[in-house]
Amino acid sequence: MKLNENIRYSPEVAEAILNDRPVIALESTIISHGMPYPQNVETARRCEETARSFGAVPATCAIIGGRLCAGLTGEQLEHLGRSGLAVTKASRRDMGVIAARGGDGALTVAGTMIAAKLAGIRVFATGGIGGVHRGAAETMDISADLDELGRTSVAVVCAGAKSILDIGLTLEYLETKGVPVIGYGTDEMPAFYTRSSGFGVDYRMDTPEEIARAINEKARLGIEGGTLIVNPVPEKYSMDKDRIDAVIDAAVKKANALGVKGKKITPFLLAEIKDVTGGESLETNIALVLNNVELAAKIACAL
Ligand code: PSU
Ligand code: MN
Repeated sequence: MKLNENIRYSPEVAEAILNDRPVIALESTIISHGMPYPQNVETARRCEETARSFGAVPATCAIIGGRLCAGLTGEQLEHLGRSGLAVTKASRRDMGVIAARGGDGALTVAGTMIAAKLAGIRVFATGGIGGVHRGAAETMDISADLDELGRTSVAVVCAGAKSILDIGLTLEYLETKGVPVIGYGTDEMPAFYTRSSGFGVDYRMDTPEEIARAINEKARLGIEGGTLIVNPVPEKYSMDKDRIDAVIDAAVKKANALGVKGKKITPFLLAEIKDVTGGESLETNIALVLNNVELAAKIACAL
């Protein structure tokens, strides 16, 4: 694969792309908006190490000084982690403006899919995706992540969707957009902190090779759009469903009462959950992200 002159590649990522070696993309909103400092930077580094140990080169994606980057330096990771919510959360809508202003942007799932596609990367690992929010019939709050999955040909490995969202409507929307939801070793859609949600997946696959074949066939047929691979949190780290659901319900109520809207609502809910459940949810979050990086690396190798 050739390099894209509009992307600033790290040397390691550039070398892998040029030589058609396995690469996986990693997102940066999870660093700035998804976890507290310093665990966010530590986790970002561990994700990169995990990818390498399973044979894939990690490409953490962000906008730095107006340039779209695939692969960050340790300093850049530290900068995003320390800045936290002060870094602009960048989805498809925001990317051109941030680039024009020469600013920094932490890329969402949608933003990272765009960066990955442009950079020549086919697989991307994250924690959870955005989706259809509860009450969307009134607010029309549907994450740009879902439309991106419908149009951009990158496979995304996640641990499902948090029940801050309406998981049933999220699956309906993905169906409308033509996105296959593949359960890795499960028939059920996981709900991030827990292994089950009560909703089924479209297809169950038990090996990275089988998933890679489905991705390759879709590409060979010329069908544009992503593939969503949902990977349940390891048993040992899954949380009690009733407890986390109660915390999430309270967080959603608080957000509604305060009138939190738009791009602020997801980070608000994540911060509320973190404050109430403290270290426990953070530990689960870190474990599931690393688990997703491992699977994404195996899929990238199988491709
Ligand atoms: N859900 C999570 N953790 C996250 C996010 C969502 O469980 O870190 C972040 C991701 O970057 C995702 C974004 O792409 O929030 C979705 O934001 P919105 O709902 O505003 O589209
Ligand atoms: Mn939204």
